[in-house]
Amino acid sequence: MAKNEVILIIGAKGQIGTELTVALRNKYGKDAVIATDLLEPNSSLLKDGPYMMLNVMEKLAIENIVTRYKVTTIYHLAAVLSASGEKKPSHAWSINMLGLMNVLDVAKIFGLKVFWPSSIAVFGPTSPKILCPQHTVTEPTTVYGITKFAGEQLCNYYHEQYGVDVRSLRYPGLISYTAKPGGGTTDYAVDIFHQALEKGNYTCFLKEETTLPMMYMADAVRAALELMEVPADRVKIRTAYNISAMSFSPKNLAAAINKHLPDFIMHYKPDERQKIADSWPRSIEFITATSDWGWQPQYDLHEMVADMLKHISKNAAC
Ligand code: AKB
Repeated sequence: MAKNEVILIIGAKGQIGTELTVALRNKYGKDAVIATDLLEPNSSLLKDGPYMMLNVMEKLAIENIVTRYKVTTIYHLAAVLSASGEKKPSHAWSINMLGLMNVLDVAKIFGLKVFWPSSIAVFGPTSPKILCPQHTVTEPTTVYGITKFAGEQLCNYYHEQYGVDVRSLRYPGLISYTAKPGGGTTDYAVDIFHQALEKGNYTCFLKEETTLPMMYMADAVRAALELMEVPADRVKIRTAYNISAMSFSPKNLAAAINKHLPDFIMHYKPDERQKIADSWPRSIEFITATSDWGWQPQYDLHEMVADMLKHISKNAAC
């Protein structure tokens, strides 16, 4: 990153934004990172540097911040996730598509670099289930997946037509202890830790054998930073890169938690999110990300579980 770069984060209070903001401030200095979200800054993490309220639907407001602070890079993280999107499809379409279009338009006008997260939700029931490749059938069946698929094409279009340096990753389910996700199908893999420590049991909304690709947030943040640091000519994929770290089912996760908390009990009560989970691949192949910019995950299931339990217990004790 050049010396005078200034980063704008949109959606800084979300699951990815909370940790990415801290990581970017640690790396580039707190004054070089402007955190924004729709919400008030009630978290101490976000008070440690410039923070302002911003709605991604207001293009002029984005332009104003970009001009005023001489922003050079945008991390656009605001999105409606899969389960919430099924409840309000037109809202999900507006936020996910028009928000991205606003960011890409501003990037085009001001010559900015952009990071935008895509998702394994671009895949659907007709995609390969095991080691789903980078280039394959993408026929998503959720509105969230449709917006991520269309968003990837839009990113590629802005790169090809206008030279926008936009980079993206197809994130699997993300697991973190700082901020909880909201409205996703993989959220069980975060909630389970809080309930296991608070109550000793958890009722999972997916069936016990439902295997999905997952990643610990430390790896997810590092992936974004690494992709954004790579010279532009090494970024061959301008839709979004497949990445992953591990795959597990609720049953596998409960067994890994039981190694630390032997009395923990898991119950199962599948709901409408089961159908979404069943439409996604069970595992993801990420060889293109590895060969283009060196992606390698660090956390497996057992390392992730140990770290999650350590941090959530510590936070609860504070
Ligand atoms: C969701 O469950 O909607 C997200 C995702 C896989 O993109 N975590």
